[in-house]
Amino acid sequence: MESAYMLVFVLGLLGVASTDFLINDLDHPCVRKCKTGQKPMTCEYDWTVESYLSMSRACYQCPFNEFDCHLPHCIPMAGYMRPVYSVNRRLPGPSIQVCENDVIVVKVRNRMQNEEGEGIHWHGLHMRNAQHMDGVPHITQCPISAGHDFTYKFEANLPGTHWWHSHAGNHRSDGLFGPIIIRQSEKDDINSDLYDKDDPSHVITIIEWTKAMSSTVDLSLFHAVQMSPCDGILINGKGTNHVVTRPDNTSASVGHHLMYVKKGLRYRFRVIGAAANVAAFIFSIDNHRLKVIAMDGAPVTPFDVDRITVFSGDRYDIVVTADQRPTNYWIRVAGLLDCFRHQEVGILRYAGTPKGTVPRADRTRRAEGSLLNPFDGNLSHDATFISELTDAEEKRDDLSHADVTHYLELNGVWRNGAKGLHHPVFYPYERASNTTYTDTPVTVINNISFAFPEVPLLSHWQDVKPSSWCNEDSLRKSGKNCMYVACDCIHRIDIKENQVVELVFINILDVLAHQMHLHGYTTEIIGMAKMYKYFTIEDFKRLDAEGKIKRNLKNAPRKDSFMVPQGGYLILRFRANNPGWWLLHCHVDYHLKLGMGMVIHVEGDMAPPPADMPKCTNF
Ligand SMILES: *[C@@H]1O[C@H](CO)[C@@H](O)[C@H](O)[C@H]1NC(C)=O
Ligand SMILES: *[C@@H]1O[C@H](CO)[C@@H](O)[C@H](O)[C@H]1NC(C)=O
Ligand SMILES: *[C@@H]1O[C@H](CO)[C@@H](O)[C@H](O)[C@H]1NC(C)=O
Ligand SMILES: *[C@@H]1O[C@H](CO)[C@@H](O)[C@H](O)[C@H]1NC(C)=O
Ligand SMILES: [Cu+2]
Repeated sequence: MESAYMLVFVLGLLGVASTDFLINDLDHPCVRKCKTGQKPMTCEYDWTVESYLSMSRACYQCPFNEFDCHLPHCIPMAGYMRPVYSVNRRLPGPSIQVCENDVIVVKVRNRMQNEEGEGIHWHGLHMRNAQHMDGVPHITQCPISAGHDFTYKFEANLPGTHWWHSHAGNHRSDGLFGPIIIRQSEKDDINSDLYDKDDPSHVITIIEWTKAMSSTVDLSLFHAVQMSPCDGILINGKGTNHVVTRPDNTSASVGHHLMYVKKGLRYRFRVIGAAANVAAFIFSIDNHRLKVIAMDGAPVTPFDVDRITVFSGDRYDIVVTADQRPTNYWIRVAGLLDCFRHQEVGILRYAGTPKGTVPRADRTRRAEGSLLNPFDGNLSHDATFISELTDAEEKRDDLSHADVTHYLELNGVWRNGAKGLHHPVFYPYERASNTTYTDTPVTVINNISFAFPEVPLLSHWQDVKPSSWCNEDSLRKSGKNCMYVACDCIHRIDIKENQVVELVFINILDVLAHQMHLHGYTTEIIGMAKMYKYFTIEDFKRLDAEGKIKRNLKNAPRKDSFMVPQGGYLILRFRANNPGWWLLHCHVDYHLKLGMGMVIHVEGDMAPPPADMPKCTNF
């Protein structure tokens, strides 16, 4: 068969409606208009997690026949064949879109080829009274072992744009992620008068892609010279920068991601930053301004800007007014950091514009104009930190006095023996770093590199050997000096229930970008700044004592994922009213692997585990 039109036609005739053939998630019964007082629904999803392949035979003549790129089980990515991890053979994975107070039930069948364990995290949701559903292997659950199933069940009680992703190994980087959108009724949505349409198809995920699998790229970085960490960018799974050539020398690329609008209407777009590693993206739409109305699900007083830097874990809800001449406009996603060479584009197409046309503007040009969340922290060119935005909701809680402050220094350090990077005898840093091999620092918080425990802390913390735990105090008492030896342990801080906690992140180096994510909470961002130098906790404390650190205690914006300015600081506050064992970590996948994580243990009553909780094999 030349193409697969025929197949789809035949399936249609047979009336096949099994979820195996459910091409469009937006046909799920839970995707509906949300009304005040409507009965919540139970929204069920059946997911198979698999090792799979982009440009598989399911893609038929893709990209030469654009239609084929949209066939079931076809993951085009950028038209490049490589192994991927996927849910239901799609990338990004299924889009969960529900109304506030619905119950989300996801059956995860782990069918990984190489026996990998799995865990799915619901990024942005707090798992209040459902701590076991947070999906972090060895923190909140045993991994779902290959061949086994586990059903996650939780309430959609936090409206906004969120996402789900694997929290096992590098699975997220290789394709295991997708959106979770929780809508409210018009009446409950504080910013609903700012837009006319909140179309389920107007969700945009952005991730970088690499020719090699993420674990291969990581191993090259850990043990030799890093292979290309970014070969392009995908907008909703589509990258157009790779040219596929056939033996007869005809060539084609995967088509642009398209978003449709009608002139005169105001649209709510939901942008999700899914970057795997050291990448960030500047999002913009030619000729259109972006009105930011929410960040990580939390509404803000509307803020107009031309461009937004989107890091891993960030979600921005924006309103775009279709008030331009009805034609095509580039949606630009400009790469930063490891992706600085790449820019991907999608198309914003007004109704009435002919199919197959593209915008006239130069697609390689980088957008200019005002910028929210500058990655370099440089505010001199019309850039604004997210900490300058204002929460749109009434103050719910008074966080003006912190009961406890923790200073967390983010750093990359050179410690022989740590994380297996540099063997202390065979190839220590001193010997291996001046050869053709560069070295790779261990990423640490307060000089500690996080070791994942053998058993999940939430249910089995009492089984952890006392000597495996650590924090600054315990290390000081034990006399271990992490400045010389690798401190590789379960970094944990204990917080009393309902205390107001202040976290001060210090990004000591002016060269490493970190995007921190705290599970279980949405916190207030009460301050951030770049200091343009090697900046230490002592420097921060001194400036603070001199009254030179500004804290915004009035309507500070809220988020759950945060870029910490390089050579600078970020201050968060939250009330610890959600007991649990919550991972706090860098969202750069390999920074977490190399140790940039810790556990915030908030004391208090936890929900009982469900009966079918996965078990770890060795107990
Ligand atoms: C395709 O291009 C290559 C290099 O330009 C050339 O050597 C080859 O003969 C071409 N093949 C065909 C079928 O035209
Ligand atoms: C900040 O950006 C401006 C404008 O691009 C530039 O002139 C200046 O050197 C930058 N400052 C630093 C410290 O990088
Ligand atoms: C590399 O380091 C070793 C040990 O410090 C030193 O002896 C050697 O001269 C260095 N080689 C180069 C090329 O700098
Ligand atoms: C971490 O170690 C460095 C030396 O490598 C030291 O300067 C710094 O003070 C230590 N940081 C903390 C928080 O102990
Ligand atoms: Cu990091």
